[in-house]
Amino acid sequence: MLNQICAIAREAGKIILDASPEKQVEKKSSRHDLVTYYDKFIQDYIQIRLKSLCFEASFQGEEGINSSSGNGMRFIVDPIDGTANFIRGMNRSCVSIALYDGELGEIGVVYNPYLNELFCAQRGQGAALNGKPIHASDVKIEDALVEFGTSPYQPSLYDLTFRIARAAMDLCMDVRRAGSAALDICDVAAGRGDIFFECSLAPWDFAAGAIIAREAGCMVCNMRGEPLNTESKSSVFVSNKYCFSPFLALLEQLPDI
Ligand code: LIP
Repeated sequence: MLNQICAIAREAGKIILDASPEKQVEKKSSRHDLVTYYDKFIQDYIQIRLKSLCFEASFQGEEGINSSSGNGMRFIVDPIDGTANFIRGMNRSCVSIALYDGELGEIGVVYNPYLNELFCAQRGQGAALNGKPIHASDVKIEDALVEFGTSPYQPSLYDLTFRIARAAMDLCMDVRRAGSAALDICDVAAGRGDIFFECSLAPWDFAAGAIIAREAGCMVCNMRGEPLNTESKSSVFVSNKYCFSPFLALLEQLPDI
């Protein structure tokens, strides 16, 4: 099943690369929350392909499809994570596909077609990038690179987000905001970054990356240090083992968490 989901992610990634410059952009919940013809087309494509793999599983995608599950298995899919990057040609977007058995993450696949980088993991089998094992870094907090998201669909979180980022500049080495939560989480899984946080993400943004990061040896939870729940929006905190406690202590000092 893992290899078949990886193949579907690659097929979807090719659609991203072949996309026309005219992307037919629409606004969803706000002027920050954008969707293109390709988000919808790729989601439909992935749903059809996944149904052929596991007909009984439910399908939850960013573009509004939810179907009931006959066996407790759930596909959670972001057809294009980093849609704003995709629209502007920033070449940092990905396809994110996760398979959960209830709340147990079984398979996570994140594919960046621009770099031809396929991150994947299966529960208990470790995580890989293009077939080679990946592991969280052993970087200490003072040298840590912190990747974060700005929850742009929720303006009430902007002040908190940038208070955390500002505090991270004193505690850590530097911060990065690159526009795709799934790829940011996979960076931490691969040891390219050391910490990721975002005050609010939808399940499809983090579901696959959470499995990959966990299997790569990262600590994966919400920003209160509690287990992640893929049933609803959640804050997300991913860290290597050395940075987890000091960064969680920073988060706990901020009353709005
Ligand atoms: C995006 C995330 C990003 C987050 C945005 C948005 P989308 O996913 O990857 O980190 O800050 O709010 O959720 O909407 O491009 O699939």
